[in-house]
Amino acid sequence: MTVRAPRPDTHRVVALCGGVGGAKLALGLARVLGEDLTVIVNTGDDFEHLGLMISPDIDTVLYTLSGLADKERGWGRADESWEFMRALGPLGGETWFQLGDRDLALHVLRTQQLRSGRSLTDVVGDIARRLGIAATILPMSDDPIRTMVETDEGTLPFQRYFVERRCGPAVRAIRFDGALEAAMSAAVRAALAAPDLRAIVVCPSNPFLSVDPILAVPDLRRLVEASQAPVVAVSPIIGGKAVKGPTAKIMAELDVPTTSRAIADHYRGLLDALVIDETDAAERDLPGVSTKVAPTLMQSDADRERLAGTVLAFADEIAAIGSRS
Ligand code: FO1
Repeated sequence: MTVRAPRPDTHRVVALCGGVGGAKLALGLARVLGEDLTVIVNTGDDFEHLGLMISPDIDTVLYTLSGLADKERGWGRADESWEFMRALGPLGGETWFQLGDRDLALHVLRTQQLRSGRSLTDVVGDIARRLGIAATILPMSDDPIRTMVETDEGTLPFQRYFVERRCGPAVRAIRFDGALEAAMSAAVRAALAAPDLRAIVVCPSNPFLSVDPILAVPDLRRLVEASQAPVVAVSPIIGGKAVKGPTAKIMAELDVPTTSRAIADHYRGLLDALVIDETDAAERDLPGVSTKVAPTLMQSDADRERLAGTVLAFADEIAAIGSRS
């Protein structure tokens, strides 16, 4: 148990976030915190497709925080039309990755701006402002980092594994090409080193596919580890299952039990605290980490805000005394 120095006047919060699951908590935090929130987003899923630069997790966060997201599908825009895809197929274009007509505007604009020499951080910042988002949304790095999934059928780039193969092949290992050489942007450094930082929140994204790539940026991980602010994660496991997506399947294939204890073990050395679902209350005694039992399923915006409030109150509770080990 380490005693922290008192930290008055802390109000800024950083959230580490992947796509769909994480973006739900990011939305709750954004509704509570407004411009006091910075979301650092995974870009390991990014890829070039049909000549366009696609950043799926950034786009999910942009669309979710601006109210444009398709809530059912989890990715892309609501009220989408698919004329471009319908025209692309018969011409022999690749149709395994669906780009909606409205969504295309974002990819075309980003690609044009990146090719003109702007950084992803600048481009995303501009788009977020234009979409009326008060929070700051930052890519984890402006350098390319690519999640590669080593499977029983060979190594697959992330989107080929996730979308084209629908997570079918068994995962043997996951690597983040380019991460060791990647620089942390000035904006990410400023957010994590801010003297008024109240908390770092690890969203309930897939730890292996969505949060690990963020933490694979060496300087970024060091700043989280060294932060004076409490680091609080929300477990993506509810009742021994992942809410959505392939988290449970991947954990099984990597020989990791689908438990909140395994999530705490995975983040060991990084976390002060873990919020676990009420159905997993039996796991509340975890070594080296404080736990809070709360409902973590987010079905409505009220759920998202409530969980955000719980996480922030918990972070404030442990701000005076910490238990990172
Ligand atoms: N996910 C799918 O399952 N199928 C798609 O065709 C698809 C297209 C797509 C287009 C733009 C975008 O920003 C995201 C898209 N996603 C699609 C979601 C995305 O690839 C994954 O959910 C994330 O990479 C995992 O976090």
